[in-house]
Amino acid sequence: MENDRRQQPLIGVVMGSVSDWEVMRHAVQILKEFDVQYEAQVLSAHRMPDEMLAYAQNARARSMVAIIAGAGGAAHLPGMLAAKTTVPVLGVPVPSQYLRGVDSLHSIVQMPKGVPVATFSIGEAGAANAALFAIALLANVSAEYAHKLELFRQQQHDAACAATLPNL
Ligand code: RP5
Repeated sequence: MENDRRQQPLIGVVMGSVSDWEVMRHAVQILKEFDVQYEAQVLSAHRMPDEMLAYAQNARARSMVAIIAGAGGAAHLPGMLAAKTTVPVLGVPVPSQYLRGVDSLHSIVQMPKGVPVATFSIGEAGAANAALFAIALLANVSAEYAHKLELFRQQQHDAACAATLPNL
């Protein structure tokens, strides 16, 4: 598991269990690719409630721009973090064993009015997109990140244009 790699992280990546890492590493991979200062750690809402609340309570004072929170099943981590901070919380539903992450998605997306959690798709795509969205927040105040995002989009465009279909 990755822990603090750099000082003053802009983005926090937290997850309910080490078992979420296989999904959440896709968020970290994007942050690394864009050279964003980040930290990543396990932060369980039900196994580490005091640490979770402290993390959320300190996020604004630590100048964090966003918290990417992944959890599975009764996935209350993103919502509980959002309850304790006004730093944007980006929720990633992690696939669960029996309900395949639909439970996680519903747990995260159905926040009552007043305490928002930006919710992404189930699994790897959601984790990667949450990181890209966090970088888009950074790009609002950083020309460097805006430029990097433009390049990233251009690469996808070029790859799609160059794609060839297999022969029948
Ligand atoms: C949630 O319960 C975690 O986010 C994880 O997705 C799920 C299962 O956790 P483990 O039992 O694998 O630790 O809290």
